[in-house]
Amino acid sequence: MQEKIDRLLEEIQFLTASSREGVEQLRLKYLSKKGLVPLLFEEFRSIPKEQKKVFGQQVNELKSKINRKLDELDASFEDNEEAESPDLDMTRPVDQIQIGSRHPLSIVRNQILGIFSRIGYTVAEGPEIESDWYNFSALNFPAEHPAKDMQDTYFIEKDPDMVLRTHTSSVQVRVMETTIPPIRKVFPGRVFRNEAISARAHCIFHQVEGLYVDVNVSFGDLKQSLFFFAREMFGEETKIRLRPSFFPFTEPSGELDISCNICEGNGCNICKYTGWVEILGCGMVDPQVLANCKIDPEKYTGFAFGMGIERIAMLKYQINDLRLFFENDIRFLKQFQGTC
Ligand code: 2NM
Repeated sequence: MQEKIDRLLEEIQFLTASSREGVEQLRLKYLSKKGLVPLLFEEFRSIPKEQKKVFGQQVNELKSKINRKLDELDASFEDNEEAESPDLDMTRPVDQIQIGSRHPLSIVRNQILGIFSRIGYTVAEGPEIESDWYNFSALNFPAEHPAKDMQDTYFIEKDPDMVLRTHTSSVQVRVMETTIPPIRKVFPGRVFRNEAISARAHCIFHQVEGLYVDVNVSFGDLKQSLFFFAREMFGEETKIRLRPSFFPFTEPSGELDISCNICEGNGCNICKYTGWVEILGCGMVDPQVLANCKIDPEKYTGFAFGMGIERIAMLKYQINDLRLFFENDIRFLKQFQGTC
């Protein structure tokens, strides 16, 4: 009898069934009226009295172990009920996976950097939190310049000498301080200005600036380089004009316009009915700025330029509201899928 009990204990550890009916078969085999366990109880009647207690306990335990095992098997089918359900088609294709796309500002930034890399420019980046020196003073901003006003610049409260950079020119100062010319670099990055948010302005925007310093760099070099950029960016047919302007860090300074690519010069609200739109500012680096950055202005000259990526992207893709770049509305972003 002991042998039979041991064998059954061993056997039930490895019971499996492939369905609920299978479990029911096992229940019949072990526990039905003529099953293996009642058979043991039958045998139990004929064993000597003094052994009854030990065997009785063992057979009862065996019975409850079998019950537990069969309940467990039953429960495993409950979990899978859905998978077994005949109206669920496991061979159906899954829903289309949504693939992300590059942000339009990244696309345009990469295009700009790509164009300049073909004429020898490499990329440099720097900190977004800057001291007054790197953001203003080294660049010839007088102490009382309106751009340094609280209205325009975000100051760091704990240290009023520190600001969120208002342009990436601060990185150019850092590069000039530490590099012996020739320098030919572009400077992409986020910049911050304390402005009311509208269709045309945002308190955070993105720039690419550029700098070329060497012996004999002339205004002619500036003009040819930036005309090349404008044509690469907006197409061979684009008309270009350069007109005088003013910046504290360049002399002379200029602004580059292209013929409005929305109305083709006929007049629309993007070009304010002038037929021209501004795409960048530029100029010859002021000798004082070179000196501030430990570059000898008697030996070297240079030109610099700066553009807003949002503005270039708006013209390129005919987007009329700058806020769209910051909202990350999937319906807006989706339209740029596959453009780079
Ligand atoms: C602009 C327009 C014109 C500029 C100048 C310099 C530096 F550091 F060389 F003086 N950095 N960036 C510059 C010149 C930027 O952005 C509209």
